[in-house]
Amino acid sequence: MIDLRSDTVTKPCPAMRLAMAEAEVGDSVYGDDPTVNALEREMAELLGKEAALFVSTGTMGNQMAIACQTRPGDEVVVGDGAHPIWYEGGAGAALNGIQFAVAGSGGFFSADDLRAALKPRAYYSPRPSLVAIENTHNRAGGRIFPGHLVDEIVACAKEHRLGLHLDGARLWNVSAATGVSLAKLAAPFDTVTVCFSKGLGAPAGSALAGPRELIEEARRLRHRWGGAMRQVGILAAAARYAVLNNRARLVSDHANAKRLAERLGAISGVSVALQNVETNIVNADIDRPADRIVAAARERGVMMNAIGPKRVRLVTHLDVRDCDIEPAAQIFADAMAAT
Ligand code: TLP
Repeated sequence: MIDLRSDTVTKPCPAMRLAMAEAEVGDSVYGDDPTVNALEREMAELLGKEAALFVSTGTMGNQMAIACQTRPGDEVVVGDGAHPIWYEGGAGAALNGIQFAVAGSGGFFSADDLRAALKPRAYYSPRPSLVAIENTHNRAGGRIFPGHLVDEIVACAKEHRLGLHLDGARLWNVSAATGVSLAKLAAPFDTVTVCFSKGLGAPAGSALAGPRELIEEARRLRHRWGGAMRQVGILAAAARYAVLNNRARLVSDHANAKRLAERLGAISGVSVALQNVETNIVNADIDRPADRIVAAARERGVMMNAIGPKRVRLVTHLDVRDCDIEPAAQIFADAMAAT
């Protein structure tokens, strides 16, 4: 089976498992787990922030960032298709009591889009308090948020005294594709979330980084939300292994995604915007129901996800070999021919 559903489907390699088995651990709730403490120090440093916190998931990191920078009834401005709107179980409303406003369309937005999304400062409007961008943007097909737009959004957010959060679940991919450091990419933002369980191949875990005081508040929330785990250095060891060993190879996932996109784009009834394939995600639009192609491809040995009525998503990752791309594309073509 060639599993292209997500870069979350990877399994820890033997060397990662060894690092996990040998991890020095302690009760992390007492602050006693040396491996967790080392990971948090390293992540703060790598992301250029005062402090970082090891959390269970990207969802938890995003929601903590929201909780720490908003009050119930506030509005959080995000791009079209943002992860917290689509895939976080309604946590923005259920846990944080906020509502989302969408700026722009297609995932990216400009300062003008942000201004258009901001409600007037009046007693009858929700108070806008936070702007969040996603880099890479998942539903936009792993696209890199253009730097000039980040700059103008940041200037506009500061003018309106709004907090800034970066959902950097796949910031590793941005850094690998552009050569820009993680710290530089995260610098304009108050808080940033990164995930070890996406392209880097760790079994679980994310980090939330930001100002020390805010991260200490997030630590309280992590406890409140039942996410304070004990000898969790076993997982932190996998994350440390992943950050150290699996970042440089991301460029080969990007090359594989490009090759896959080119092959898919050549199939009749399939259209792929090749210029949008910038990292490890390929969105393909097809001229028939996506669910049918997903099922037909699965029967033939390729797994992928439908992300719209006629759109499928395929993601390359470290458990997809270079030699899997050609057969995967052939199976896609066969599935199209059969449905
Ligand atoms: N994305 C997953 C699914 O939830 C859709 C995937 O397969 O791509 N931010 C972004 C941009 C993400 O893509 C994801 C996961 C998250 C946050 C949440 O991470 P987890 O799954 O750790 O809660």
